[in-house]
Amino acid sequence: MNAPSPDVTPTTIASEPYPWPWNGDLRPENTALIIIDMQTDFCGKGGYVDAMGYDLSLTQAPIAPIKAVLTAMRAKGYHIFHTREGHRPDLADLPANKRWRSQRIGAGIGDPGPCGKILVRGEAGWDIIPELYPEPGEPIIDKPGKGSFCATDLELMLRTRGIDNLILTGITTDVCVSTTMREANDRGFECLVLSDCCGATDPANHQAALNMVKMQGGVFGAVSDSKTLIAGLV
Ligand code: C5J
Repeated sequence: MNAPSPDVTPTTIASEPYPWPWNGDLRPENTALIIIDMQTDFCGKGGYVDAMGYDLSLTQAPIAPIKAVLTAMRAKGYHIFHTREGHRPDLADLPANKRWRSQRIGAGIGDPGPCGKILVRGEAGWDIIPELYPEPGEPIIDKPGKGSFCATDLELMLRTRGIDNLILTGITTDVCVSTTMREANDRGFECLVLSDCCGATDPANHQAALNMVKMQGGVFGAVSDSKTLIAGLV
């Protein structure tokens, strides 16, 4: 990641608390869109979030803004990555406490539901929704946890491609998006989260997660929105 150069006109996106990225080096070659966990289990009828009794409109709200960003970034040749949270069919990668917590609220991970076994790889509810389905060549990161870097090859793939800047979208803002942003930030990636391209099961947590990014001068990166990003893309 290069420091700002006096010879190059910086390209940045209007965002809070600073114009992003920090060094003005925004290019399709060094920047990736990461779409986190846009799976039926998190935003579809009969999935995990539905089984827990949450309002699905909250996790469905980012679908259209993400679609607009995805279309714009695909057209300009940016890197696109997708993630899916889920476990092996034999549940060998499911921590016992994660399973226990989900069972006690009536949405047991690995248990059968209307969309198949909840958060199990290969089941209908686990897959990415059709509106945002990956195109051939767009990597899908299957992850057993909340963070996209834990027990995955995401970091290796980003470094291999020379990617410095990450634009984060998906669900849920306060859990998998936030955890991924923190993991990425600690690894030196320059992160931007798009407020309308995320959603949480609790609107107050959505807002709090975004506020936390902006404190201490941008402790985890910066916050913008889909329209501002699309208008500023090179
Ligand atoms: C959750 C996620 N909320 N994708 N997963 O359990 O944020």
